[in-house]
Amino acid sequence: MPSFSCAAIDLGATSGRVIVGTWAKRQLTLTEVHRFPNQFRPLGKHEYWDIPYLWDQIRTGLNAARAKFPKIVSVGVDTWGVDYALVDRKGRLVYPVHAYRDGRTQAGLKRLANKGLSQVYTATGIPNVFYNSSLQLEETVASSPAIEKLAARCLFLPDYFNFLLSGRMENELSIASTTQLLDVKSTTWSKKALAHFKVPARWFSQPILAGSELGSVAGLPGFEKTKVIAVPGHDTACAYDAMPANADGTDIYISSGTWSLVGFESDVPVLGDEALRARIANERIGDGRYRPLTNVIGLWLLEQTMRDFATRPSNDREWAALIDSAEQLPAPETLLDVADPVFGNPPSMKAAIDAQLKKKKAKSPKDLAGYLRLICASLGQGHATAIRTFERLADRKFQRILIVGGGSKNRLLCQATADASGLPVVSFQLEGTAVGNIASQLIALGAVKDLATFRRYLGDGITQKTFQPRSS
Ligand code: LFR
Repeated sequence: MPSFSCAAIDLGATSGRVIVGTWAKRQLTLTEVHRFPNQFRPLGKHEYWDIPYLWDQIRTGLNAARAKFPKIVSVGVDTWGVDYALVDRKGRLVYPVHAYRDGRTQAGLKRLANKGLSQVYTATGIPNVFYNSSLQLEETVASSPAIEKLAARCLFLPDYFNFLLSGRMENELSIASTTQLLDVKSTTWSKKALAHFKVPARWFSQPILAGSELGSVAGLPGFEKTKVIAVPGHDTACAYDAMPANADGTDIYISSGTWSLVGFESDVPVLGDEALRARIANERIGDGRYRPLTNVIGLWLLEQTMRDFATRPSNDREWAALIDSAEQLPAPETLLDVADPVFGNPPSMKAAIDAQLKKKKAKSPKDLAGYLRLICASLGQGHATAIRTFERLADRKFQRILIVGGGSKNRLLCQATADASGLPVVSFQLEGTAVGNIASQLIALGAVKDLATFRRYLGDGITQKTFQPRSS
């Protein structure tokens, strides 16, 4: 049986990776060949991504991949959602690439909440969140009207890196579905939403499904025979694809990292007033189906809180010690309201948490272990609330919660989620986003029949741990 080596370029908001997946004898072996930090940076009053740096890291990673695996058959890119590059007809950047946590969408966020939200939600199935591409593009067009003529295309970040790799400009469906500009009932752009935000329709092309081949890598010596495959461009779509789920639809998923994305797979979207109030986002699977999900603030709360502490864990051993001491503490009596927008990008997360606790007349934790305990318990509660809402609105009954990503290694978070939801949490030692990226390539190459088959094989070889719910 032949073996295939595929490279996943997997870009997260705080770190990026190039991982080679080798598929042989129905087993996937991952080799991380390059990992690098990522962060957005301020320039004047705004926040930007360093795109030349990211491209440089991608090339370094691909060269490292080729040094170890001379025959890389294909490569695929996934990134965080919503951010985009505006380019001219030749693909030259004509506007700086803003980071989604930039404050420029705040006015638009309020405006939409006051007028038009219900129509936009009915059209797109995406709630009003500060990072939506719709609000970002609305602000770009309004503040720089000349951009309308200057830009020929809007490429979301995976689309843009696919273009740099292959020379083809395409919009991929899963990443398009994070924008609040895609029609929730079809796989085309929503004329209503584009008109509402005054975003030119000509900047977009009909989204392609994941698994489409874009040609071979152009301009990187040694990669002439490597294909570029448009995998699900959205990292969360990849993470969901990688879930070794039961085929009967009774599993709900959490992709736990900077954000906690709680959701499931469905043939139909979850819409209506209550879904909007619960901030359910009907994002898309690479094949066009739906993955209704709620974005609970995630470990961003913890990552940012740690910046306010001089000593913080820097390796697995120190993390284990911190989690041990947090576990010894009594369960917090007052939990955080994790949906509070103040946690979006505050100057000090610890101060934002303290202020919310003060409003609730509760005391702040004494040390980092205390904050860790509070954050995990609050996120667990946030996960449970999202799951119960899904059960009610989608008329489903979930049996298990499957969790992948950084948070799957955090037993406090897994246990808190099990306790608050009353469901077992199964955590997988899995680089979910990279695995989903590679799965899509293997299916496109014909090495694996379909996603269900891939998941079956994957589930056989993977380390998992189950956290049973405890009654309080
Ligand atoms: C996770 C993620 C989430 C999206 C957020 C912003 O990395 O892609 O799914 O809501 O980042 O793009």
